[in-house]
Amino acid sequence: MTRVFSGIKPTGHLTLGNYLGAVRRWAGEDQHRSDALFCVVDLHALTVDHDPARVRRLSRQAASLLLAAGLDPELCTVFVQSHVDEHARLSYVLECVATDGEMRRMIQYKEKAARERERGGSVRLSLLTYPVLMAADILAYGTDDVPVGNDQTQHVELARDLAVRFNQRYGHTFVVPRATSPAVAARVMNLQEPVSKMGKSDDVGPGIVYLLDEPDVVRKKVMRAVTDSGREVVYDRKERPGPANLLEILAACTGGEPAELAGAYDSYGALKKDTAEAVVEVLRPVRERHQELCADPGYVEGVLREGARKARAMARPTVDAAYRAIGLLPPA
Ligand code: AQP
Repeated sequence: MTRVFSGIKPTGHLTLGNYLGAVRRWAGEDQHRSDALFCVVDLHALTVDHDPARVRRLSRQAASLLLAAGLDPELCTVFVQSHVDEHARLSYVLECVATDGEMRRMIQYKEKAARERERGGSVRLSLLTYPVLMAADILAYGTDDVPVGNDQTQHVELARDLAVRFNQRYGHTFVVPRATSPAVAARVMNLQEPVSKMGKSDDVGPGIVYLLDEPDVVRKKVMRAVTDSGREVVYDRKERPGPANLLEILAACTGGEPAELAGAYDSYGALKKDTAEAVVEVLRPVRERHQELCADPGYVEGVLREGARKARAMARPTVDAAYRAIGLLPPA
């Protein structure tokens, strides 16, 4: 059976981008057709300036939202990365096959390091090595498929390269994974700045729809989305990024095709109105289920405890094998 692994960083409140690009697929076909693990990757949240209490709070909230979005602990394993030591153990070994040049070429590193410097902060070493930890997350479980939005495909490529290199040098140890992205909404853009990704660690703003936004807030944000001065509604990601983003969101929420949907609208106002209602309807059950789960924190904790136990048992044989293959003496 195909092994699927993916994760979400508790660096901010989950967004519509996280949902349409990744989480919705995890809760849909991924958990049904495969042996899947989904993880709140909290160690990754420490790679930039952070408030410890906020990371803890967001980790609990992310886990609860994954369950609210439909992840079923009877079908898949849901856990928190730092509860499974194998991730950090394997990360060090993979650092011994990765190069600093590879790390410095990562687009997200360049962007986030520049952002940290602009804010007058220093760049944490863990931000540079973060893709290696992500490779460890993936490779520890013998993962075949990694369902992600397309901002993460470069990191999954790195995990592939490290797996192949390790296998060639030290003997076959890792499954070589591949990224899978959705046909539409693989990169949901900021509604106010449709050339930038809708990112959860961006400052709170009207361009970001959060999963827990009230319906009226969602409507307001979508109705205020930036479009352009064109008169016709056409789907052109490069030249008309604002309308294209709305059409992709609408398509992802209704199951349509962005280019076909464009033909059904003669004004941006009507497109925005339908998009807003479609988003409200897609998010409604997630918000409602999340409210129920908030009233039962013991349930979420139990899921994470059991998830960590299962994940540890799945990761340990591969990580032990990697330790032996690279030349480390097994404990007596
Ligand atoms: N805008 C997006 N469109 C489609 N998919 C997206 N994903 C993230 N944003 C979009 C996908 O959601 C999954 C989890 O994301 P993450 O936690 O790894 O990253 P993030 O939400 O982008 O958070 P960051 O990196 O902390 O924030 P930013 O980017 O704002 O600096 C992934 O599969 C991701 O592809």
